[in-house]
Amino acid sequence: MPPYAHRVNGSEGRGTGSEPSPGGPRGGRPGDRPGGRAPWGAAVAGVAAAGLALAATEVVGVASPATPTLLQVVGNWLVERFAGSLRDVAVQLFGTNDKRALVIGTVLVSLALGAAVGRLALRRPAAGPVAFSFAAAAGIAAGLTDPIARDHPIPVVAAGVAGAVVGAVALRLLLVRALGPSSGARRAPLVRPGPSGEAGPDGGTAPARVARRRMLTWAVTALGISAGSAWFAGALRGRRAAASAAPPVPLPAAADVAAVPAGSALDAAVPGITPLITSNADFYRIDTALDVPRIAADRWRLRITGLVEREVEHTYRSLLARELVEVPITIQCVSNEVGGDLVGTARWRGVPLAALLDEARPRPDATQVVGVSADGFTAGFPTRAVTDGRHALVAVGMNGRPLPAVHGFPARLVVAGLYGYVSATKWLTEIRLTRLEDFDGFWIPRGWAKEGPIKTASRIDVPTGSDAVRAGRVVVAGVAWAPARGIRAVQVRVDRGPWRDADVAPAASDDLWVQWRWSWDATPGTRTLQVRAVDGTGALQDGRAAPPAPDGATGWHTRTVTVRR
Ligand SMILES: Nc1nc2c(c(=O)[nH]1)N[C@H]1C(S)=C(S)[C@@H](COP(=O)(O)O)O[C@H]1N2
Ligand SMILES: [Mo]
Repeated sequence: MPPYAHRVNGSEGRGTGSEPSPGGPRGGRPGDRPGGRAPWGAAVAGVAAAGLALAATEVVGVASPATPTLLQVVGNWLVERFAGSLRDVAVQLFGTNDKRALVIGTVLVSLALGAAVGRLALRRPAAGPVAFSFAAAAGIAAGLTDPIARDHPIPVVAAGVAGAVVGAVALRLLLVRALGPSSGARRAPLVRPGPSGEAGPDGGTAPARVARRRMLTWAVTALGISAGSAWFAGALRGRRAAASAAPPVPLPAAADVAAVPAGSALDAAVPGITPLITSNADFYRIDTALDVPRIAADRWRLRITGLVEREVEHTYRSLLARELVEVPITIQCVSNEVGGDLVGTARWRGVPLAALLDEARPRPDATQVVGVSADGFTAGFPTRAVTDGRHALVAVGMNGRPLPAVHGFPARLVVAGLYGYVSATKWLTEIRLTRLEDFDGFWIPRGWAKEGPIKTASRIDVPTGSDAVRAGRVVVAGVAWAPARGIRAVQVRVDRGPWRDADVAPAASDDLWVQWRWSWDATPGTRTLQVRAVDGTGALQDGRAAPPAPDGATGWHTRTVTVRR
């Protein structure tokens, strides 16, 4: 017996009204709809039609690669609505996998709705066009309010219309042509309507089985075509988007380069240690963007607005024509756990924020600098951070290359010593001066602290703890950081014994992490290593274990290592 036969029998036998009905409350009453005895097949048709509709919106999206697709604007809307509603989890963690899960979830919900529409359309053929139009309208509405997509209304509307037409037509065709030889879906004999409305013990008559098999074939084919064309459209769109957002001019050299002295890196000396400079490819990525904004630099503008005497507008070329500086700065995500890797150091090349703000002449009551992203994200920090001598840049380059798209091309903010969520706005389009109390950045109403200075942190890189080490001399090494304050000392202890000073490589500046190492005379057994740092002000790293929310994790990184004799 095919697995779906149970469903057919089950749905036919729900006269008591007590069993759960797979189609929801609407499918509950037997005998009131002569053509309604094919709910399973109709649901499958609905799923297939929804899949084709979604694929159509993705395919139309290829025509305008810089515009997020309807699926993405709906996802963005969900992020905007629900990011941070789960207070207990690290709500900033929109890593690649979370984004994939969100998109897959949206697709699955759409397909489930398609199933319901399919069943409904069996009784009321108008339900298909109505439901697909409604879904398209919702997608178009999300698109026309999306910070990026709203600038491209034609592709948004075209995608919605294409989705609605493809979905409605596909549903109609599938119901009519696959469910049975009769021309009307209402009379489709998926299960022979007997006087009592019951199917045979095998789940249906022979023609009904044939009809179901045919439906399954059609649906699988339709979903295959949908998945294939959506995948292909996505790949093509990505390629075209990358090409349209290629830097129009080479990145000029910096006039002022804060070089990293040769002696400050233990990269070669200590295998397994975190490199002093993180490559662009290895750099962590955190943001709320489902689709990386692809900005054509020649059409991009950076405006300085708000509480300023004079609004200023920059182009990509005008920024690049200025005197650029290059400084290594460690940036970190507030969601980083103790020992985690949401932290990295790059040589950031760009224009000092102080110089740009000076030209706009902030008013005395401008206590906050807010970075606004092309995709609507915002992050704000005290104006004091621009004037207190730390490095704060509008960065256009990362490790000698134009900013990669995922790290904010054409320009982003980088402020030494502040967590990314309050400072490091990528895809920067506006720097808005406000008063601290008048505006809160994206994450603040979602439960994160208003101010986000990076807490002093340290991490053990080697030994990794996953492999046993041999007794004797073992190199313990890692990184420690307190950007803008610097690191004065790093200490290590074994099995909660006395703290020992580690060797700290000379720091290139206070803005980036230092690598440290310590020579351990390891004795056999299961050993617990711990590290802590003292920052440039002499303050000891906070040893109390605390989670990332609301203002950054604390605690000393602890690693258990097995030592063999
Ligand atoms: N436009 C935009 N900029 C953003 C974010 C974002 O969600 N959108 N996230 C911020 C956060 S929380 C962090 S930690 C840093 C991460 O920068 P990276 O991805 O280049 O490492 O970007 C910041 N800038
Ligand atoms: Mo972050």
